[in-house]
Amino acid sequence: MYSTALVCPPAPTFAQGLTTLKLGTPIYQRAVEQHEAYCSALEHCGLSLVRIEPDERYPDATFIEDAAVVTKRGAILTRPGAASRMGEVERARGALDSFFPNPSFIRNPGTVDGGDVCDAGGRFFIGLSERTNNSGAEQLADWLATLGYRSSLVDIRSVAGILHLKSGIAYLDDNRMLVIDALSRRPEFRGYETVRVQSGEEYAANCVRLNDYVLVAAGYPNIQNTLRELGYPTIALEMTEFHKMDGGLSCLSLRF
Ligand code: CIR
Repeated sequence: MYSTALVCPPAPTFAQGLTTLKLGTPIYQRAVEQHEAYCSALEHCGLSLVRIEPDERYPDATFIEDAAVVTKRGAILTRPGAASRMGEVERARGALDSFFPNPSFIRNPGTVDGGDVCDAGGRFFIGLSERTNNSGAEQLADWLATLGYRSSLVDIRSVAGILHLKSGIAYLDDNRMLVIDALSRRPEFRGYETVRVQSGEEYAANCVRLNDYVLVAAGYPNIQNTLRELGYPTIALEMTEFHKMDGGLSCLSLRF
């Protein structure tokens, strides 16, 4: 069960963050409202929230998942793959301090974005991406091993349209994985029941299983129906402004 989430509301500079998409400029006020609805959903799932103050110097800091990897057995601060995001880590560290007073760190030349790390029930998948390099992935895998966790690297650098591994997969529990078609035949996911994400709904692959619920992006009815048919109560959340900046549901919080 998850009890706590770290979140960081969008800063007024949000629209100056990084994006690879051409979906238009995000509307700040709408992003704030969508973030508030997201926070309410986390609370509805039973989580207590710790809020980091927005900081205009870090327009991408609302995507707080990228700054750390938290597990039941410990936390590690990342070194984000985008130079403009490096300063976010110290802020996440401060907020995590009372929960994880002795975190580990990814060291130079390693880079890791938390969005590349999928915890599939205590077995980890680490995406090799434009943001997470070999050194970072190996440091992370070694650290996970010291905690007794197995992990596998998944190279996503040739997969078009996804920034991070978790842009294309989500672990639902029950040995079940939601996977976009481009990743569905990867040998790493053999042994899991894979649930297909329909073409055109790839963005919604990034959903979040939280205690009794699954958070899912609004506007993707096929995924929502699939999840309901599988018996998951879903909460659909408007994510349009975060989508414009390449962010999904999982990136907006660190959950533990
Ligand atoms: C970035 O490019 O770093 C941000 N605009 C979006 C990060 C999204 N994070 C995630 O998927 N974990």
